[in-house]
Amino acid sequence: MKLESAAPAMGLRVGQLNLAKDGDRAAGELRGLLLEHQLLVITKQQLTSEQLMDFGHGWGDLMTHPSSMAHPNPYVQTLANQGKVKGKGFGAWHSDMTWHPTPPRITMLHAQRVPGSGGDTGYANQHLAYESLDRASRDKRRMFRRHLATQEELVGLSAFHVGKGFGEHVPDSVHPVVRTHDETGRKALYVNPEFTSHVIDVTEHASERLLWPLWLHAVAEEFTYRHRWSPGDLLIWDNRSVMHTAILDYDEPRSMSRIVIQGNEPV
Ligand SMILES: O=C(O)CCC(=O)C(=O)O
Ligand SMILES: [Fe+2]
Repeated sequence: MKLESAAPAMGLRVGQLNLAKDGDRAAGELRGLLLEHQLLVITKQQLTSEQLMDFGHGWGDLMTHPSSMAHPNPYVQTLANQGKVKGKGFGAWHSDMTWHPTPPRITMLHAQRVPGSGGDTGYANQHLAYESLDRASRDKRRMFRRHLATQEELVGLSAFHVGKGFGEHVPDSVHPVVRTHDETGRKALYVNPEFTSHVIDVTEHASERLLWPLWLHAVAEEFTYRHRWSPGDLLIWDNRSVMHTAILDYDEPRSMSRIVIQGNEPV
């Protein structure tokens, strides 16, 4: 394997690896590298849905997503505009399926077809966002008289995450605003503007005043990596550590396969 840093904030580029052949053998080392780097960019892969599932099984149990239940294979979702001009739009930063009581630890996204330009995916390291919070909070207060919560102000807070957007039977969930990574012990911000509706047990005003500055801080450029896709890329990210966003600035065909690996209840 050839390894190089993807960005100062996070991410490791992995080359000279053929997962179709060596996926099982490489999985152990890749799991360690993911814990260290939060995001792996594995280039030049050609995995069928079956091969992607096989590789995923080396990381844990696969989960389904409510929007893919009708697909022939509910474990491998296809994200595609299928050549239709879908129209441009707005993505939102999120960690995957935070409305679920036990959201996926890991997501894997494998590019088949990508636009000539556009359709990048943004990633933001939520360990760095959490760890820099007190300094950022102090600076904002001193220089601009703006409020940004400190680490201490977040202790014991939980937030509500809405799943009902995907259907009546999809659960909503409450999770801590700061979660502790169950394998590394590192803390991360765990609220997002896509699925988090409000902080519970505080007024609506207090919730809004807390969340929006936190979200602005959480996706500061210093914490981010922006991935420009090539066909064959397989990205693996740790949902306990990063948020991501689809950048909907394209109207050419784009097609990705996706699997998610079962996680534990966030604490
Ligand atoms: O299509 C993308 O760029 C990202 C989509 C996404 O949010 C995901 O796969 O979880
Ligand atoms: Fe996502």
